Amino acid sequence: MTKSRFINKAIPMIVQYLILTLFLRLNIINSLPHPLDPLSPAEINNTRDIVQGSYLGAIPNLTYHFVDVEEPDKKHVLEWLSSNTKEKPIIIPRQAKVVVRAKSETHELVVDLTKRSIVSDKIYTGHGYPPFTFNELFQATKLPLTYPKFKESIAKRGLNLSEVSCVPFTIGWYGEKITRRALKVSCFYRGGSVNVWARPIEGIIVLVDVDSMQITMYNDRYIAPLPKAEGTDFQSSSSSRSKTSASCDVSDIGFSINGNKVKWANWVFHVGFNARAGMIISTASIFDAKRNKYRSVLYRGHVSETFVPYMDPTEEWYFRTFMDAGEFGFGRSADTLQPSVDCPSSALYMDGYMAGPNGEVQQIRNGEPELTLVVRMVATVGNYDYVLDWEFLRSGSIKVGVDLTGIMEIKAVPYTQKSQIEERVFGTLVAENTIANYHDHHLTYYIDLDIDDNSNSFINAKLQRATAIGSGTPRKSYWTVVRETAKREAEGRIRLGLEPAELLIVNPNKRTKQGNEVGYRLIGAQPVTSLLSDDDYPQRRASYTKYQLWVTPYNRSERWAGGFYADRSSGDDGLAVWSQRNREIENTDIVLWHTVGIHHVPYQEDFPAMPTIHGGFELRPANFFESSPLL
Ligand SMILES: *[C@@H]1O[C@H](CO)[C@@H](O)[C@H](O)[C@H]1NC(C)=O
Ligand SMILES: *[C@@H]1O[C@H](CO)[C@@H](O)[C@H](O)[C@H]1NC(C)=O
Ligand SMILES: [Cu+2]
Repeated sequence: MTKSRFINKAIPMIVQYLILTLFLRLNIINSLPHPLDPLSPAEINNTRDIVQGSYLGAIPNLTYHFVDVEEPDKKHVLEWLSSNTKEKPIIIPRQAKVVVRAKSETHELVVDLTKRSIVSDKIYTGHGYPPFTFNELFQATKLPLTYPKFKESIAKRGLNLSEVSCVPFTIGWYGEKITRRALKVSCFYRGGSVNVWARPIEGIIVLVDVDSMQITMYNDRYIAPLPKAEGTDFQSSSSSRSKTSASCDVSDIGFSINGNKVKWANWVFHVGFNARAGMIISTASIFDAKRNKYRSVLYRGHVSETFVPYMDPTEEWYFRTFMDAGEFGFGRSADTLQPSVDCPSSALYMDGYMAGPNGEVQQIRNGEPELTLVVRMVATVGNYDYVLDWEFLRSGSIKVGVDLTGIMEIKAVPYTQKSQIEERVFGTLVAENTIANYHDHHLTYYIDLDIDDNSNSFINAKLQRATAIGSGTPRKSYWTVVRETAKREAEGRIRLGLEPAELLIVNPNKRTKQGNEVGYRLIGAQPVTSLLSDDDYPQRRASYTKYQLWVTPYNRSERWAGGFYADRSSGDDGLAVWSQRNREIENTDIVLWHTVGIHHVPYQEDFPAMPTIHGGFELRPANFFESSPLL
């Protein structure tokens, strides 16, 4: 019951995560650390000790906003992977990337854990800020409760202060030249319901300046009736979906975990984790029986950014345009930023289970071909649960899925009946006094495919009608495939669904016996693009949501579609900006960025808790194997 954990803490906006349900507890063999392994608890503590031992340690109120393994050079990782000896000759230094704030400045540090020193220390002066610390979010939500004007507002509404919980919201950017780190705090009435989101205390907005931790603006504009508590309780669906048993004999299915490396059927891959992306799949290769070797498919895949804008332009709602991965973190637990207390890697459970196509556990029957392995993470971001799946199929496909469940963010209104509504509302009346506002979810994935090696091209293979008239046939038309290789980034920006096309990532230097270029195919998500105007401020920050697919050349520092400093960003960094350079993307190391989008129009059945909405895409072999790998 993720929601009740929230309520106990009364800080719903903090991301919590759990990696669901183990069906197979496996022997975890100690092994050489993989260069993409997340920082271990000891490494996180060491990182902190090194920073505290530097000049920064002397600065009061030093806060940690980001701690992750520093992205190693891909070239070195690939060399490391291809060196076969047990004692790897290549040593990749273990380094941590750390973002701290000191004296209102953002420091970007690289900490070398072997040398035990800070090897790089830069002050970031661009737009945007790192994520808030747990403590900052916690303090901001407590401020209204002791603020005299807020207490008046609560009394005026006839409510008990002890039943009020507040939630911090990031505030976006609206063209300001100079920004400060700030949150807007909105409050809810817990009384009578376990669903903290059900009873918003509407009409009040509190602006908190985070660096000084003070309320700098307060507005109580209007009073709306508190929605009723009855009928707002719910059962968390994410906890029930995993209730299933499977007693599989591990040896039968050849599943093993070695450190963070997972081996299953014909697949081998690495599962990592960071606070921002959550689960990260790396260096996935598939065994090709005909060639008797592992062949690389995916160097790295993870959620890069999310964009969840609400479609209500009024004072209390217009700023709700969240970029959750960058602003809060998809994999961030409450303790992440307290390295000495706990760390995300200590909570990473390398648990696997067998699942059928619908994500439910399935009994194994004589090696049926549809047997799959799912690596799953649940990110609870505010009121939503995102169930993120990476499913590996023996056929060579990788299916990436996202199930959305949870509670919608709702707005209190005076109406109990649709017929009473005279002004414009921005959603659906789902219950008495309760509007569920229209909004979007855009999840953008970073997908660095390396088909056989890292010299790849992107091909838009269009299905085009050809005319048959005049060639001695009674037919007038047929369709054929016209392959267009994208040469530069401009040709790698694609709006899906406008014309029939096969989207291929090929290795132009490798062919099957029949002479076809080896490749994989992207079977895209339901095409959804943002409907906001290009000049709207939230859209400028998430401008990459105007295309569902982008192809860029690999660059170690380009991983976060909305820019690394997402909080209050102005859109001057990120995927759309990088792509403007129009670099060459042919026969080189390329990265795909694909957005799974949902325009969410709420219905009454979505209240009080939403049934699951599913989105996702598939990466499927396309002339990669000589024939079906299942035989
Ligand atoms: C406030 O608390 C008092 C005492 O516990 C209770 O009688 C009253 O019903 C509460 N009011 C509301 C609006 O919840
Ligand atoms: C990599 O990306 C960063 C950020 O976009 C850019 O500053 C840098 O020049 C790029 N490096 C190369 C080699 O293109
Ligand atoms: Cu939604």
